[in-house]
Amino acid sequence: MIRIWGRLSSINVQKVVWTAADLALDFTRLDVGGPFGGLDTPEFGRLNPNRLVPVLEDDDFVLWESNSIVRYLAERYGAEELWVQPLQERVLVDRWLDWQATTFAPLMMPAFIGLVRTAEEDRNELAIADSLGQCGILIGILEQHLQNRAYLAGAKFTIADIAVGCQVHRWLHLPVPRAPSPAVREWYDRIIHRPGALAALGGSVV
Ligand SMILES: N[C@@H](CCC(=O)N[C@@H](CS)C(=O)NCC(=O)O)C(=O)O
Repeated sequence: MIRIWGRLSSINVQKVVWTAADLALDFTRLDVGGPFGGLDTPEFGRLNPNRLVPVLEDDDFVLWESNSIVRYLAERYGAEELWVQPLQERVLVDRWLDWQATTFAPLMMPAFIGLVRTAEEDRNELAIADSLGQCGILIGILEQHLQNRAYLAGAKFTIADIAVGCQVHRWLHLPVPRAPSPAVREWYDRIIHRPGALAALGGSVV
């Protein structure tokens, strides 16, 4: 039995749900974290000592860290579908997963928290502007990369597209003006109607 712990408003939960739903896995998701609470219970602490979502339970196997969960699901249930095997192709998928988690997510965080989760009068406008500028640079990198590729790791849709897709979805929903990025837009339109995207992002296509 597969259980995914975590509220769907978390981008890290969204990546896991997109992966599980694209693989048509039978899973249950539990709303914990954010307004739902539930992370301070002894039961949750045993699942993830960091007290963060998402957490995956696959029968007796427990895993936390969203991109590790995404890799695990893809390897266990969808190596042919969502991942690739040859080493030098596989690490290109890994590279974008790491980029999403260590570069794009932290650089977008001040803009997202400021614009979406903070009352207007409490916003740190300088931090938001800096974060938006950094995001613009990263979108430029994606734009360049996607000029001559259908998907991030090449001709095939992979978990790299899921992780970065959730981040770009969030970027496109920020209430700010954006420079055009037609290749990113085409790629987003290519991936956003997949069943996993619908399950994870609730059909809120930009
Ligand atoms: N590196 C972790 C980060 C997990 C994380 O920061 N989760 C946030 C939600 S995105 C969380 O649990 N926040 C507390 C809460 O939701 O109450 C991962 O990718 O899984």
